[in-house]
Amino acid sequence: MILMKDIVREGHPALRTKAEEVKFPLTDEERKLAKDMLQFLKNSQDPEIAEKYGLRSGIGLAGNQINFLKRIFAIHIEQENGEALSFIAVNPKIVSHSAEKTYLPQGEGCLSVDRSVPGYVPRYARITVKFYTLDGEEKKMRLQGLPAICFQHELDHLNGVMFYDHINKEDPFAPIPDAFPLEAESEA
Ligand code: N9Y
Ligand code: NI
Repeated sequence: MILMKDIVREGHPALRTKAEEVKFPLTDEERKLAKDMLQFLKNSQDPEIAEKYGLRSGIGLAGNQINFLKRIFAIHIEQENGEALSFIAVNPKIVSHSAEKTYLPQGEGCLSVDRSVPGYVPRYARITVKFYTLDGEEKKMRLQGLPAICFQHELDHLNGVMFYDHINKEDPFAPIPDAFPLEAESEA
């Protein structure tokens, strides 16, 4: 299973490397790592397992974060209705997006960043995305709210981009044109 020691931190070159497209069919190793990534998120959100293994709670994890430089990430978000938005995305892309932006008013964090970096991180409010499942099935989805923000954070990782690259250096909390704050759900 993936533990915190397996997650690379700031300064590791994997976080600044563009991950490679995955070819189908996936190798057994690629499939296993992808499934382990999703399982890590579930484990990290289970209070007992998280405490036992010292896991920091996460809603997304990208290949780069475990030094696996393929275009794969996992997202697991428990929603207000009790259902989970949970998937593994292979070769993900944004096919269209709103002009309107959004941001988490408390800013963003990252499992690969062991410090808080204050400031607004502008994200598209609504995105239409395409990706492949582990079995090579193409999926198209519309996302908004936290899932849209998370998808953009993970896609950035695959391109070697960190959340704080988007923060206004002169004034981290400067108002963002055409953006609204995504009202805080509690931290997962
Ligand atoms: C894991 C990050 C991804 C999220 C950061 C902002 C959007 C995606 C992650 C650090 C610790 C907390 C946790 C988090 C959360 C946020 C809002 C609502 C509920 C992947 N990562 N976290 N970051 N949780 N829970 O680095 O999940 O933000 O690349
Ligand atoms: Ni991250």
